[in-house]
Order: sequence, then structure tokens, then C-alpha cells
Amino acid sequence: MSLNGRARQCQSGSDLGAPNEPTVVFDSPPTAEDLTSVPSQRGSSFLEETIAGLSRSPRSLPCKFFYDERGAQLFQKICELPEYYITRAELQILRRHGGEIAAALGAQIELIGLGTGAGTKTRILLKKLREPAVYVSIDISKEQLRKSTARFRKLFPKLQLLPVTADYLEPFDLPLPRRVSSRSVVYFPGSTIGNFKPNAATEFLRRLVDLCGHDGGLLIGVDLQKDKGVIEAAYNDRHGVTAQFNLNLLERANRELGADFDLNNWRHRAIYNSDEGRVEMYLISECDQSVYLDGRPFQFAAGEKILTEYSYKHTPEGFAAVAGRAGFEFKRIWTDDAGLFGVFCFAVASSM
Ligand code: AVJ
Repeated sequence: MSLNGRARQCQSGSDLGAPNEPTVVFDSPPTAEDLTSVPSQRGSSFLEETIAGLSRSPRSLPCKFFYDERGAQLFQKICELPEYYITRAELQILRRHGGEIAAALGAQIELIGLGTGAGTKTRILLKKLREPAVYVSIDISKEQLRKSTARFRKLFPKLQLLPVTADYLEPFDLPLPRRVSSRSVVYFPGSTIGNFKPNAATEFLRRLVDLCGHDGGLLIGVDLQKDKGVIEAAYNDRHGVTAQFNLNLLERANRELGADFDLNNWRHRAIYNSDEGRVEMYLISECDQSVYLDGRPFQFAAGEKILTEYSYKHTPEGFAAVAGRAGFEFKRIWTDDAGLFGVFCFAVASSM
């Protein structure tokens, strides 16, 4: 048993500014109100990034801005759509193979959940784990963390809960002290890793190697490559919920930045680029138009596109290679019955 005794900082790439502020230290188990909060220092603002993205050629907007309150609600609806197989497939894997997954991760572990939201998947996983010691949950939404922590406290009275509000894309520290555990395992569900280009995914996973440390592990949900028709249906649903989710980015710019996007002049479209193995989501201008933002006009030609999201789909071998370059050794993969989605287990490769 090794003690997770030192603060481990999760560093981002080399373009990193000053590290985040020291985190709050809990002497006693925290209540749901004792959220460690790590302020984001580097994250440039919605305004700056929107102006930069619309000034670029081709134009793009960062997908992290989808998730304001309305966007989070719409994403919740997406997860329940008949065409959006991702969430159901991952839940099926956890329910069917949770026992094996728990055995692979080991007893008395510290689980570090990244962006676990309402905690539905984590709850299933924690129920299957053998005497888990600590659960550190890192999420950007204070409200979600507060709710899931209160729920988990009742469900898992013996588990040490350490909620941290932080943007895991930025550097952050883990709260101390944490109870003795056998090892640290990062849990990163939901195929969020698909938003990273493969090289950026490797960079990000390298930080997770540092975060979970010697003898650490990674349990990660990844969407797999499959028939183009199945994927495109999932991102162009019949009810137009994904379209609303995408268009909400422009509505959010209107609400928060005083932009004047006319929502009637934009449409949503997602295509699967099978050469690159990724979904590309766009907002397409329906006519020649100009939009004002921060006092300046942006001209759009009819048919011009703004790229709003990449969602990479991997092969099992391909993703094992992406993680391998980060220093994770592939252990196992579990898939759903239809082979749509993969839950991968990795261990930090021993440097010998
Ligand atoms: C949350 C990034 C996993 O890529 O499937 C859903 C986001 N975008 N529908 C995904 C999303 C359009 C989702 N991830």
C-alpha cells in the first residue's frame, strides 16, 4: 500500500502560466458545502475566444462554451435521444461488466472523477468497487457537485468525499489530506476525450499520468469507430435537439456578449469525416449576413461554416496507441453488445 501523501499538480502543456492557487485543506470530512474551488487563471474569456474564433479562417468556436445552464440541459436531453447511443452504451458496459472492472482496478482505491456531472455513471462504478477509500470529484459546475456530493454521502457513508470545483483543462491541485488508499485511478467517462485531436489527447493524458502517479490507473470511456450512418444520425437527431444545442452557442453569445446573431439565418449540420475518424459539427450561414459583436461587424457569406466541435471516434488499437504515447499501458477494454463504445482500463507504465 502506498500513501497518496503529496500534492500532485496536474500540469497542462508547456504554454502554462502560473499554477493555480493552493487548494483548501480539509481536516475533517468535508460537508457538501466545503467545496474546494480552484479558480481558473489562464482561461481566456468567452468574449475573447469568440472574437478570436470568428476572426480565424476557417472560423471556429471552442466546444467548451456549449455548457452554460441551457446547454447543459440540452446535453442532458441529447443523452436520452434514441439516436444518441453513447450514454446508453456506456451505462450498459458499467452495469454488465462492473464486477470485472472493479477487479481490474483493485480494492481500497482512490477514484478521481473528471467532469462526472450528475454522477450517474460514477455511482454505478462506486457500487461495484471493493471498499473504495476516497472519491475526489472534479467538475466545473458547483451546483452539480454539491448535489452529487450530498447524494453520495448518504449512499457511501464510509467513503471519503473530496469535491473540487475546477476546470480540469487547467492546472489544478488535489485537496489534502486524503485517506490512505492502495492506488489512484482517474475516471474519465462520457467520451469527452473525443473532443481532443489525437496529439492533444496524448498531451492531456500525460497530465493524468502525473495526477494519478506511480502505480496509478485510468478508466476512460471512448466512442469507437463505426458505420457513418449510425454516427451521423446520433449527431443530427430527428427532433433537432443537437441542432438546438449547437445553436445555443450563438444564443449564448447574444445573451452574454450582446451579439446579434439572427437564429433564423443559421443551421446545424454534423458530418462524419471517416478519413480523420471524427464528427465535425458546424453552424452554417444561410445567407450573406453581418453580425455585430463587441462593436465590430463580422461578415458571413451564404454557406459559410463555423466549426463548433470535433468528436473523435477511435479504434481500440488506435486509442491504446494515443494513451501509450502518454505513458499509459493498455490493460483491458470492455464494450457494449453492439461494439459501439469502449471502456478502457490503463495502468501507468512502469519506467523500470
Ligand atoms: C460530451 C463531447 C462526448 O461528442 O458526443 C453530443 C458532445 N456534441 N452531441 C459528443 C456532443 C453533440 C459529446 N461529448
